[in-house]
Amino acid sequence: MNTTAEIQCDALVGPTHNYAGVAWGNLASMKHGQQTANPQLAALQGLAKMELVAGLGITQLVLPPHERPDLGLLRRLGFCGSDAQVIRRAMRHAPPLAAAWSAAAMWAANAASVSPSADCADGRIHFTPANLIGQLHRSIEAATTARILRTIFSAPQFFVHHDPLPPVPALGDEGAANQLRLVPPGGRRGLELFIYGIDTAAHADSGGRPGHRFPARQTAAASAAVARNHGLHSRAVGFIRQNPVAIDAGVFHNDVISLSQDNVLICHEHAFAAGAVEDIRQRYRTLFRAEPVVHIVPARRFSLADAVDTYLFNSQLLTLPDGRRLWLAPEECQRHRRAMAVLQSLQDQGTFSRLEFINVRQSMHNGGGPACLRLRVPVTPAELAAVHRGVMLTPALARRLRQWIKRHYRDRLSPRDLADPRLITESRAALDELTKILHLPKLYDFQRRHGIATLPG
Ligand code: SUG
Repeated sequence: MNTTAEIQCDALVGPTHNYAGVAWGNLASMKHGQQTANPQLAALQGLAKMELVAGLGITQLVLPPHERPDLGLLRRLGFCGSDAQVIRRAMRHAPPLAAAWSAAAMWAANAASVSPSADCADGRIHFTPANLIGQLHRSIEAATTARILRTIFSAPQFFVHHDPLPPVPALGDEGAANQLRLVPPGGRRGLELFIYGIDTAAHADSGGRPGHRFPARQTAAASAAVARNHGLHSRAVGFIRQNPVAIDAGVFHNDVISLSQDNVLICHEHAFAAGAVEDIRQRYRTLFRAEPVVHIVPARRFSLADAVDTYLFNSQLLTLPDGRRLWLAPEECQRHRRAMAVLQSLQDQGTFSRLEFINVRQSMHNGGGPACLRLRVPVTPAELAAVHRGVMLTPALARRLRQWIKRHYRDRLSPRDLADPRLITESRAALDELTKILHLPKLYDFQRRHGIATLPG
């Protein structure tokens, strides 16, 4: 039996969850922009998913949300005065500055790239927080993410934390959403695959992709830098190009179009550039002298549009403590005939033995499915024992968090409501209490500076 367990780390949805439509190239975000969100329901849906996973006997961690609005961002952009004045002045420039209210740190798959100790030259787990520079509202996450990860995974004999890559377009990095990993049965060491959208070194014009509809967020240079920092062996790494056609169809991250677990790779026919799947098979063969299990879903049975509509590939494929696998799909698949046919065929082929559906619709409307909401960290028992205990989800913690959400979160938040200066006081009160619930030290700038009260307008 494999002695490595995989921790699932989900971020709690923050109190300012909203639909500002700020993620260009993410069709769900573009479609639902300006609608009214329900932050309370969003947080409860995310928590219900965590409870389901923990109930399966899998270690589930809770990551705290980030402080929003990000007044530091607004002040850097030239808005001054009291907190209330900064908010009022910034919102006159809305909608672009809704970025400062974004709860997008909820999509933990973009928090960082993670390499388990078995893959790294120094035998420690390596983390690189993603710089997320492709979009303003996400670029403000890296510093807080780094602080949170360093706090939760603090033991230096087990965990190494790199700084986010320099924030330039040529090094755009979106974290584990663009990582796949294959491990043979009973093995610990894996083949890490980094999926990039653009190789800027091959495009003298850097970030842009002339002739394309949507931007590619992950660069080849960023993937290569992460692999180097993590000390991965060159034979145990592959760099795979995303299919530009998929990006233009709304596949802004690889985890919307392929997934991996154990020795199984499941991908859409149009997920990668030509020849990529054969390249992956070859690398796996050379490294492990075995064949990976690869399922390619053909476009004639399930189109790219189907993938983006249902987020089928954004399911969590979970290995249960007894070694069997459970497929946790977004509820959107359940009502989709072609998605159900793909699932049936995967189950018939033994990819998983149990199928569950989860309602994370508040997140889905912003383009984030079940797998977007979690970051995986494979750990040995000794590494697990070194993780901060206060963030491990137990039934008692889940109960406390549910009460906390119900007490602090609004059940309606429209883009116009973001201008309400009371929102910042409410959010700070919620986060201040949360750090105590999770037994974390003071994490947020407001806790370090001047407490939770805002200054009078
Ligand atoms: O970066 N949506 C996120 C969704 C991220 C999904 N994550 C993974 N695929 N792993 C994004 O596009 C929408 C925010 C808004 O429009 O208000 C947003 O940022």
